[in-house]
Order: sequence, then C-alpha cells, then structure tokens
Amino acid sequence: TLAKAHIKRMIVGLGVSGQATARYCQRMGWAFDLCDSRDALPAVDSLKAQFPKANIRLGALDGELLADYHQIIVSPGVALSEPALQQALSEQVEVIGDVELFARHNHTPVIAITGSNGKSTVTTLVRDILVDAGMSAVMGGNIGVPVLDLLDGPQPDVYVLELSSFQLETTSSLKARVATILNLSEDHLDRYQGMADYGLAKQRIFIGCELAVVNRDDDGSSPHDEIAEEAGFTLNAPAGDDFGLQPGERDGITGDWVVRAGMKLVHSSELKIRGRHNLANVMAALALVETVGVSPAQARTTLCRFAGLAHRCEWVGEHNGVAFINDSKGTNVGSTLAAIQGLAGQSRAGEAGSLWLLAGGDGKGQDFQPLTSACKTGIAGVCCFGKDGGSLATALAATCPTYHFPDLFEAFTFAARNASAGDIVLLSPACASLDQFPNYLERGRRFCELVGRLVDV
Ligand code: UMA
Ligand code: ADP
Repeated sequence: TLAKAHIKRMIVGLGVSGQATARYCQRMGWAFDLCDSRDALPAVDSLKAQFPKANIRLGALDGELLADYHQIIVSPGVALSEPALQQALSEQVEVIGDVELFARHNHTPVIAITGSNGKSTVTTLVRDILVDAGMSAVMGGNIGVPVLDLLDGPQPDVYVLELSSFQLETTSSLKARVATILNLSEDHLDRYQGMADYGLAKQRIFIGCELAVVNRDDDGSSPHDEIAEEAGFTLNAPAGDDFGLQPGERDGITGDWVVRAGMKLVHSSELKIRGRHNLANVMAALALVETVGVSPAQARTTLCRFAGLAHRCEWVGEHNGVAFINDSKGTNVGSTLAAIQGLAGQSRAGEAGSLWLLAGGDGKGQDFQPLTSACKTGIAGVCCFGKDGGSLATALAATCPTYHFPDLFEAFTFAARNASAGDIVLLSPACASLDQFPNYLERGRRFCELVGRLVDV
C-alpha cells in the first residue's frame, strides 16, 4: 500500500464541502488536484492562491483522467452514477466523500442524524441540549458546516452530525456512538432508482454504530441489519393507564404531554415549536441525548426555550389579520404535509378556507398525491408556481381550489390579495427551489421580503 502522502487524490466538486476537503488535505500535507463540472468558477483565483500546488480542472468530468487517481473525494451533489465516476470505479479507483474522510480520522463520539425531514431541527436541538447540560458539543454536516472543517477546531465531547443520503452514499466507516433515521418519505427521487434505493443510502448511517434510535411509527427508520443496542421513540400513547410497566413502552405522547419513563415531562403548550412532527423531533432528541448520559429532566428547559429554526414554519408577520408563515425548508411532500397538519389547529377553528398554500418548484420526481388528504378541508387555495407547479395544481385540482402562476411573486400577490382576516398564508413548497432560486434560503428570504412590502399590495 502507498503511504498516505503518495496517494494521488482528486477532489470532485468545488462547493462548500470540496473546498473544506482541499483545506483538510493541505493541513495533512497530502497532494491533491481539484475539479468541477462547471466551465467557470467565480472562486477559481482564490482557489489557485489557496492551493498553489493543485491542478484545477474545470468542465465536464473526464473518466480517463479520473481513472488515473488512487482516490477520488466527491462532493455530495455529484451523483455516483455520473459516467466519469463509474469509469473510475470500474478501474478500482477508491471513491469516497468528505464524511468518510472525517470518519477515518475522528475518534470523538458521533451522534449521527438522517431522515427525510426534521434533520436540522433535531441536530440543533440535540446540540443545544448537550451544551446546556455542560458538554462541549459541536454540530456540522448537511446543516452547513462541512465535517472536515470541524476537525480544525478544538476537540469536543461529542459531534452532532446531520447527514444527507447523498453524504451517506459515500460513507462506510462512520461507527457512530448513536445513529438514527428520523423518518423516511419521498425525496430526491431524481437521483435514486426508487424508495428502496433511497432508503438503502440512509441505512448506511448504521454501519458500525453502537446504538440505533428507531422511530417506532415509521418502518422505514429501522435498521435492516441487527444492531447491538436499540432505543426508540413514538408518538403513540404509553401503554396502560399508569403509562405501563414495560421499559420502552413507557414513552410516548398522551393528552399532549410528552411522557418519558412513565413521567409527564413537558406539555406541548410549553413548547415554542408546534405541530405533531415537532413532538416527534422532541422525542427523537430526548432518545439521542440519553445515549450520551443526559436525562429528559435535564433537557426540559432547553426544549421549552427552543424557538425552532428560520425557514421552518417560521412566523414572519401579520397584515390585516392575515398571518404569513415561511416554511421554505419544506422541500418535499412529507415536510409540507407536516406543516399543513401542524398549522391546522392554529387557523380559524373548524372554518373551511383558512389556509393559502404557496407551493411548487422542482418536484424531484415526487408523487404529489399524498398532499390531497391534507388539502381536503381548511384550504382556501393552493397557489402553485415554478417548474412543477403545473403538475402540482393538476394533482390537487379535484381536492381544493388551485391556481397556477409562473413564480413565487405572482403566487404570493394573489394569495395576499385574496386572504381575509384570520387566514394564514403559508409558503411550504413541497419542492426544491433550484429551478428559480439559488437555494431554499433565498426563496424564504424572498417570501419574507414580499411580506415586508405588503403595504403596497
Ligand atoms: N458539481 C460538479 N458536478 C456535479 C454536481 C456538482 O462538479 O455533477 C459541483 C458544482 O458545480 C459545485 C459543487 O459541486 O461547484 C457543489 O457541491 P455540492 O452540490 O455537493 O454542494 P456543497 O456546496 O459542497 O454543499 C454540500 C451539501 N449540498 C448538497 O448535498 C447538494 C450541503 O447541503 C451541505 O450543507 C454542505 O455540503 C456541507 O456539508 C445542502 C443541501 O441542499 C444544504 N443538501 C440536500 C438537502 O438537504 O436536501 C441533500
Ligand atoms: P431537514 O433538515 O431534514 O430538511 P428540517 O428540520 O430543516 O429538516 O425541517 C424541514 C421541514 O420539514 C420543516 O419546515 C417542517 O415543515 C418539516 N418537518 C420538520 N420535522 C419533521 C418531521 N419530524 N416529520 C415531518 N416533517 C418535518
């Protein structure tokens, strides 16, 4: 085997994670080259200055060239099905991601979190609970800070990592202290062969883990292979009037109380985050922190203080009695369902026609039909926009009033003009933003900006 310093490495994709990977390799004293399938990169001069020894190749990935390296470190946005990568793989080149490099280097316990929805919320909640309990806990991964940048900081007691299916595809040495798939529902079907394929990518989070935290209400979250230890969470009521006697059956939600170990821990009205999906997030966080020795009682104050993250069912403002809510991070059908159900109790009780939903964008091959059940009552209108706005409007046309607009501005203006006092205008697109925005943050900011300008509507 070659000494690490003599391995020929190529870093593919020069976004946030590719650049962090280059910094890491440089710190390690390893040689590497860089490439990106874009023809021009705004950051290229700064990359040349930072990494003077690296060759930088731009433009379509070249299989011949890639096959000449020993190791390729790919960014999560690059699909392994990319022909150039397939060619390299067929010539026995090792293809890994930044999380795999992190895992090979790291000896600090990792709490690893994936799932179709709730990852960022649970990751942040877990980090906050651990910090409030006096531990040093640092979070990173898909939430935004590339994992290899974490290794450049002081070593904490525990890393809390949000991991996407894209990152997990190229990870095989994670060995987390505890790992969880929070839930599994349709997403990213433009990159996977189907739900089984998508689920298999998520299953990789359990490779070598000591303990799995399983969502008992979602079969898709269970490890396929047996894990030595397992803990779980559920929204179902604890068993029996006295909350049962069996360990593992004494947790759940009863009468809007979060019950842990048979004890009422916190009432949902004490929490700032709303909706049953957020109770699932709370239960998951409690199960995760317990595995590193933090009790539910210790977590209570943090749970009550946690106000949720921006762009996730975030209250933006009120105008003429109409509330505006930004759920731009609702990028798949499952998350939008959760948002609608979570808000159902907050619009005018029992009155039909109180929610205006702004939805659409890049549907990533999802089936929109599951939205129909949530749109049967309480919806004044669904204002669709973006690339797959037309197919979304068609899917919902028989269920509730649907309108189709070219973009968010038009959809927003229509909803704002037609909403009356007591209504809610909710941006929860059920789609990725990339057809019309750089990312979901910009889409959310645009919505907030439109709310801010409402005086002119
Ligand atoms: N690129 C190629 N060839 C390709 C595709 C991309 O060269 O075929 C290049 C692009 O030209 C660009 C770079 O790769 O220069 C972008 O890389 P990337 O798309 O992998 O994104 P990063 O900037 O490295 O950010 C990634 C995650 N992005 C994706 O998984 C798409 C970020 O998650 C993550 O925060 C970051 O690493 C740090 O870990 C974002 C995301 O959208 C928020 N994640 C998806 C989601 O949450 O649904 C999975
Ligand atoms: P992720 O990081 O997995 O995208 P977030 O915590 O950022 O998850 O939440 C994204 C969106 O998903 C939120 O706006 C909310 O509508 C929805 N959501 C959050 N938690 C859950 C959950 N447990 N189940 C279903 N939907 C959820």
